[in-house]
Amino acid sequence: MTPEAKPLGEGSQADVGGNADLENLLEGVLTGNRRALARALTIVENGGPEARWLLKRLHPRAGRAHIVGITGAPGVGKSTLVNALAREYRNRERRVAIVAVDPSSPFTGGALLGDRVRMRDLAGDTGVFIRSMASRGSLGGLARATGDVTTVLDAAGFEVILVETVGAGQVEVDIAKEAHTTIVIEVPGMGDEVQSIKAGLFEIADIFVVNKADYPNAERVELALKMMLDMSKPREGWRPPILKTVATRYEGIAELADTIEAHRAHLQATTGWHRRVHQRAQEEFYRILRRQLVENLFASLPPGRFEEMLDRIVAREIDPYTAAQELIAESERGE
Ligand SMILES: Nc1nc2c(ncn2[C@@H]2O[C@H](COP(=O)(O)OP(=O)(O)O)[C@@H](O)[C@H]2O)c(=O)[nH]1
Ligand SMILES: [Mg+2]
Repeated sequence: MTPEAKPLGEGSQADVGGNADLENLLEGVLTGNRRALARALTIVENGGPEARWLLKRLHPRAGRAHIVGITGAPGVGKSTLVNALAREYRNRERRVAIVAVDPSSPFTGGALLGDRVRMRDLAGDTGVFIRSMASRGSLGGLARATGDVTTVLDAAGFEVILVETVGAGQVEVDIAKEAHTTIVIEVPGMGDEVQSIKAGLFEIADIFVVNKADYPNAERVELALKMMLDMSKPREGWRPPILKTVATRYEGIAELADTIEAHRAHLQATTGWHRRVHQRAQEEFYRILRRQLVENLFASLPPGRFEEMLDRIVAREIDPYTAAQELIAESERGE
């Protein structure tokens, strides 16, 4: 691989041969060893040949987990709610994993430290696994890494995977959309408008939660959502229910878990489940193909060729469409 490919690539394309270390790691993941799982997740997050070696073997074992996306504006109580839900699932003896995706907070950031403190609730329970995604260089990388991390957790036997994302940008919305069930959180006191409409979250909600229902005006938010829903068509024969919660006091959490179950049952009783699995696989496959094609292209070009072309585009000697065609043609001719 050329140095130019580095910013895009995440390691060489070659698969690694089976080695004892990776075999042990794989075995550990499949038998519930938490240290092995943590290491496998780091490998998979970073990408590269070892990640591909593991994912190839874990892929056939995944596909059983119920992936639940939880999204909403910063501060609406996503982490608190996820923590409460995880506890509820543990009471129901379900194995649950949490994936916290927040590209804006690095590992040492205040928000995540706050999350950690609340998450301590569940520390020591082997039926729970919590993973904070490291901040990625690119958002495309984040979507890739999140998909791969859920595959590993799924193959490791977690029955429910709760994915927390800040509903603040297109990539976060896309990640939330890749879940089987998407929960959109609203809170009272942010004006009369329904917040999720602006963020493009309204359309992707399977369940609405009005959290912080201990604050005044929760009913107003509920009513506004109801009116919005009355005006929109039900998707897949499902009208998103609206629930009220006080996540800090575990109020409404059992009802939320029941509603998540009801949505899963609905998807499985209709073509919905298959459709979503198909959609998720398509997004992932497309993402991988796109990346691989770009990596192949870079690998086949002489060093500096991309920068040369870029300089010509900047100097307006060539337009980017023609430049792209030229680079692809050169690569195909093997120049
Ligand atoms: N009053 C009240 N505060 C809440 C509730 N849920 C969460 N909070 C608080 O809201 C703040 C933000 O919560 P957090 O879970 O970090 O929000 P996130 O940014 O969406 O993950 C914290 O101080 C929580 O304790 C609730 O139902 N009622
Ligand atoms: Mg949070």
